[in-house]
Amino acid sequence: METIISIIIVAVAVVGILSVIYNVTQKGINPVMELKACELGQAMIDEIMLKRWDEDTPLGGGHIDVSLANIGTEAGETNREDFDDVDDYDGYSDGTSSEPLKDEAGNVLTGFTGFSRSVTVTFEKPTGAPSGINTNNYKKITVKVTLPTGEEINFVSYKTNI
Ligand SMILES: [Ca+2]
Ligand SMILES: [Ca+2]
Repeated sequence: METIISIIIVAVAVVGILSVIYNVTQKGINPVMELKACELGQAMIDEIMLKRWDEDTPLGGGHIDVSLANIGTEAGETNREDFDDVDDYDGYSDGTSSEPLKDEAGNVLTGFTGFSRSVTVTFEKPTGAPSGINTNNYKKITVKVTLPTGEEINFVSYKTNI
């Protein structure tokens, strides 16, 4: 029984690592624009992936009872600098009239006029995940970068409850 459990945990971990997907929804994007979009998308994905899987995940990581997991901010977490777990970012967007594009430290980014980003976080299993594991052990993080041309590039990553 111990062997089976450890194999499943390894499988979950591998799926989590391999499932960063760059999903270009439209072809033929100007390469300079595409590079800038990738910079914005990758920076946001990196920032989010370094956060805890859930508010209840211990510092340093670790599995929690799946019934505790949720999507959304906790009390007092109204600004991006307050976000401390991946699902706090659900619904966050910048590059809007009220929220300029910023880096993780809160510095306004220049050179990205017309770009915007929006984040959604949902419970979703990556393709190929083991069938016996509750879907709510997986959070799918999607960062949508919209280019000045209106084209969109989605950056998708999964974080698992381990
Ligand atoms: Ca949260
Ligand atoms: Ca939180």
